[in-house]
Amino acid sequence: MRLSRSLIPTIKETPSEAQIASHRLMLRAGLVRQTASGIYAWLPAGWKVLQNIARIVTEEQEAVGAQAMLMPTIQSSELWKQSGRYDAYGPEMLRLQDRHGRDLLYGPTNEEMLTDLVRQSVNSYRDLPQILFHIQWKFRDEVRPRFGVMRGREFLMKDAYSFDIDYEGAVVSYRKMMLAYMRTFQRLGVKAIPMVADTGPIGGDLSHEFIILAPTGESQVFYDAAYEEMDFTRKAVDHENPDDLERFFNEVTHNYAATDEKHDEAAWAKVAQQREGRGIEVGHIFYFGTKYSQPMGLTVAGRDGTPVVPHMGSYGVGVSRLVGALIEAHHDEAGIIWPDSVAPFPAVIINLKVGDAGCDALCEQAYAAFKGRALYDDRDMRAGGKFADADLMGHPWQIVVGPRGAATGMVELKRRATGEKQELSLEAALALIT
Ligand code: 5CA
Repeated sequence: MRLSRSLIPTIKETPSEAQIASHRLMLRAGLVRQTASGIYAWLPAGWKVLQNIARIVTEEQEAVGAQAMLMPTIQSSELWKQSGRYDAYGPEMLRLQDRHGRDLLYGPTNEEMLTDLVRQSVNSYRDLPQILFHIQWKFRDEVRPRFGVMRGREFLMKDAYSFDIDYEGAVVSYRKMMLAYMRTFQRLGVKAIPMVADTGPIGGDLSHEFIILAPTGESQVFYDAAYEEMDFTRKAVDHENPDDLERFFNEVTHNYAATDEKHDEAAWAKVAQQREGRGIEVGHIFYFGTKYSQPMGLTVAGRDGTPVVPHMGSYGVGVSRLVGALIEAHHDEAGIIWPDSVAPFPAVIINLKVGDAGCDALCEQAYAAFKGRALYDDRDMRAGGKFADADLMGHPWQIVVGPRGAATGMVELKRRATGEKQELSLEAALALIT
């Protein structure tokens, strides 16, 4: 993308409405703009980040056998009346009516809809287990939308749903999701701690929240310092092997970690290295048994032919919230420091003298090498402003092209995360980046 022709409206001043670093930086770096309270437009660079996160989430869901699909945002009220949640959900649900006076709603989550779809198509225990997911916009009419995309009213969520013939099967599905989540957050460049959690209005009795530690987080958390050292690198876990899954699950959950709702003082007293802090909930997984399948009449024929009510779980990731949470975890006074895996552009090419034949040619050569995926700062303006914008936007690499180096094909390569700079040929720089 050529910056001179892009809609990436960076701002020098600190926006007064933003209370936390990620919100300020998302506005300043031109990633999003608010269009109504708690509702955001994703501008080109922000949309790239959101898509990168969604891609990693999708890959790790599929790696444990979950199937990608897409359900609508607008739902009929009928199914919610069947589950009993239409009235129970309260004012957080955005209710609408169509021209025929039929009650509709903008989905805050999709348990009912998927239970209905499975009810229509799955008839036998042989068709289970099933795990399905989609990444779709949700609407919750939050009382206090705040911190930008962190607590929005419209937000992007990955929600997965599992259907198993019995409790034992549901536990295996739950553990598959635990595995997928730990791998997902690792690839996103953050440490998310799984914490025993309250199930809230969703219900059920087995639940974990995934919390990224940050001083601005909304949840109070208690955890064992062992989590800070724990390395969740891609372990060889066969997701088809229940013993493997159990071992992995026990390994990542055996240290004490809880939010204030589930804080157990007796268990806490036994933790040797106690840590208290604040954190951002970026994911939440639930097992809730037959809470929806039972009232909605979902049954399948069991092994002996008698009807069985499947056990379900649901598994959420706050995809749009993660953009803010990643920035809370990775920034400095100058701006965002994107992890390579989610950066909107792998590198920015900074042309220090637009119009100089040597600079222009070397920049074009660099830009062509990225096949349009890098950002080319071809704006005719002072170098200082370009450097400031590059640091603010947080590109992992900066390729700086000035007239002196250009004459001999040399560039300055800066790594945003460390500030480290080196002079090298364009070829050597490209080899380092890719
Ligand atoms: N049906 C279940 C799981 S699929 C569910 O809705 N879970 S949830 O309510 O915990 O939401 C899942 C994730 O969405 C949360 O962990 C959080 O990261 C994100 N989320 C929830 N509310 C908001 C919001 N208002 N703004 C941004 N992200 C949100």
